[in-house]
Amino acid sequence: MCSTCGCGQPGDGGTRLTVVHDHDHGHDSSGHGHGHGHEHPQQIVVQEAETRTVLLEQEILAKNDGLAAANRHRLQERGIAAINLMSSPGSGKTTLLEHTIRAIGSRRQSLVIEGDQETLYDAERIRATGTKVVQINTGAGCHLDAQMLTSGLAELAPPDGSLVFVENVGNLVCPALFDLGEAARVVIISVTEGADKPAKYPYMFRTADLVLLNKIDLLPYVDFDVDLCLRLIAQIKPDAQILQVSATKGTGMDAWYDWLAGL
Ligand SMILES: Nc1nc2c(ncn2[C@@H]2O[C@H](COP(=O)(O)OP(=O)(O)OP(=O)(O)O)[C@@H](O)[C@H]2O)c(=O)[nH]1
Ligand SMILES: [Zn+2]
Ligand SMILES: [Zn+2]
Ligand SMILES: [Zn+2]
Repeated sequence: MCSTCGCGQPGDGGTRLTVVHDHDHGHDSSGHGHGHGHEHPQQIVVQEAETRTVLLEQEILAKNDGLAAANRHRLQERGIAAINLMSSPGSGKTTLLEHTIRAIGSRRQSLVIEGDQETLYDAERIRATGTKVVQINTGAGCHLDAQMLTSGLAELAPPDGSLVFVENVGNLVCPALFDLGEAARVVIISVTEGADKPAKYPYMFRTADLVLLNKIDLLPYVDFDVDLCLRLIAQIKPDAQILQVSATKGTGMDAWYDWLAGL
């Protein structure tokens, strides 16, 4: 849950503080009956504050879901597919879009809504491909929401039947909680981030329609366990679709373009 925007998963039990400590009690490891008077993990929950916070989150998310449903309805009526791209900062979302638009742009008109806290850097990169792009700067905000997509679409004016790529704010936490009204959610993880990310940020991977494992050209140079990463994703989402790609080298990108053609 983030205190800036009040976002969180409804009913997730509020904030948990877990104290992890080394065991050096000299007891054997067969049992855990060492009576030094604490529970593992230790949880500290302030009940009253938690109740108020959860109510606020539900209001924010309920309002967002209504706007997202309206976005989805309007887009579907006009045969427009919006794709919500989410990842940590720097996993390669904009690079993937630059290559994707150049590769498929002649087949289906593609437009882009860019989300970042500040700057027009990503919009300028997309603009250089000749594609129409709108940048949404969220300031202190850590995710796009359905109202921002409504506003972005009003500026973008996508034609019927087009693809609208939405690059969310680089963040593996909050964007997962906000439905925009998209047709599909794509989560990108790159091999420089560590194979444990799906286990540490499960909400993001649980809601993904497709996971792209990017920067596989770097596998010879980084310590990244592909099998472990794939296993962790499968534990969170057993039917997850996963494609291994290199946005810069083009490896695996045809499978991604084929997937997009099905939207
Ligand atoms: N080696 C390698 N580098 C890549 C690949 N894809 C992206 N990069 C590099 O990774 C860096 C970050 O890429 P961006 O496309 O800006 O990442 P982003 O996800 O859009 O970043 P934010 O918008 O800040 O969240 C750039 O230096 C890219 O050139 C890839 O497949 N292989
Ligand atoms: Zn202990
Ligand atoms: Zn970007
Ligand atoms: Zn947030």
